[in-house]
Amino acid sequence: MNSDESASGIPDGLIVREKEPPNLESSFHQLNGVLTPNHLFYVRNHFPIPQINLQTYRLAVGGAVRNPFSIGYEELRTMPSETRTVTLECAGNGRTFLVPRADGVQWQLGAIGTAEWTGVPLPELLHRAGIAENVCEILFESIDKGVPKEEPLPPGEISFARSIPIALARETLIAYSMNGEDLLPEHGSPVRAIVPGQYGMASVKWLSEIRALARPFCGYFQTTDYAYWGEDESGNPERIPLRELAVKSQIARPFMDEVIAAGCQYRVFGAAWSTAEVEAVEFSADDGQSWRAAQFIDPPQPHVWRRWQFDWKVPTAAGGYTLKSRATDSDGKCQPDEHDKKFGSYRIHHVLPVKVLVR
Ligand SMILES: Nc1nc2c(c(=O)[nH]1)N[C@H]1C(S)=C(S)[C@@H](COP(=O)(O)O)O[C@H]1N2
Ligand SMILES: [Mo]
Repeated sequence: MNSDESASGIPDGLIVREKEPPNLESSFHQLNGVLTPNHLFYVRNHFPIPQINLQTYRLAVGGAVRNPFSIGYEELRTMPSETRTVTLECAGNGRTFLVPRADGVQWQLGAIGTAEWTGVPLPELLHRAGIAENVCEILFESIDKGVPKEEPLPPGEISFARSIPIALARETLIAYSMNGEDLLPEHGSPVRAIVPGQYGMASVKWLSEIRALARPFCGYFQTTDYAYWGEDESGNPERIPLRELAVKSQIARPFMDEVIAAGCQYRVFGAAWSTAEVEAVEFSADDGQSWRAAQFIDPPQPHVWRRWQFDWKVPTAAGGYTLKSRATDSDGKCQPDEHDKKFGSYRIHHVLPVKVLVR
């Protein structure tokens, strides 16, 4: 065994899914604590990581406000701050499991992570700007630029931008620190949004401007990419932005194709998350024919994954076994058996099989 490889043969550290711009995923089977260490936290970029000078950096707050202003990095760090633990999952996490193969970064299980984020609560900034009464959304604009890949293509370079409904502003942080360290360039330094309970694309990195909007934002990453076809009130097809995390669980250990000793006791280990509270995780060792309750390791905490375990009495009969886990949340939502094609190559939360060999 190579020294930088673990027992599974998967290298330690992040797995490169795309070199330029860097798109890197965690090896989920190495899941350990609730918090994902910064050097193991997945990286999802659409465009090259921008180079930003902290001395000259300004964050603008404007749009439908009475007092538009801009603020420098040092001043932002003197404002009232909060620290919150939040799980981020990329909406494309699990894409490799789609059949037929879907275009896009081939994420396996590791486009997810949990960190303690520190920053200025968004209402502090909005209060200072004095937002108008008719504001319905807050738009986050960023510094990174490029030409996106999905049709219909915009006329030229664009920057990454997403909006949130105003109701979510209360929970949103304008973060400058991650697990007690200054944000790394790849995670959005100097400042990024952290929007709890939403897929990762809402948490815009390298913020240039926070803008109050009196009508919904319809930009590329809101309606072309990271959106799906739903219906408006009259039943006409309409693009709906992806937002809430769907209920999901993943098995970290054993990993795919692991060889397990017949008759032993194996502690199956994983995590589960949802926008609502995860209330139950079940485990199956017979490809989903029968299910038993798994035990939670963590108490429920809003917008933070819950680790779980199941002490599996491994059969004495040698052969292939298909393991599955499935989570249910406080809205009564449960993981489906199949991917909902409506969501294309996003929001992949169906029950995933882990095949192991008992010997
Ligand atoms: N400016 C900007 N913000 C961005 C992105 C981006 O490409 N540019 N990617 C988004 C997506 S799709 C995800 S999943 C998260 C990933 O955050 P991370 O790279 O810190 O894990 O950032 C979001 N914020
Ligand atoms: Mo993402």
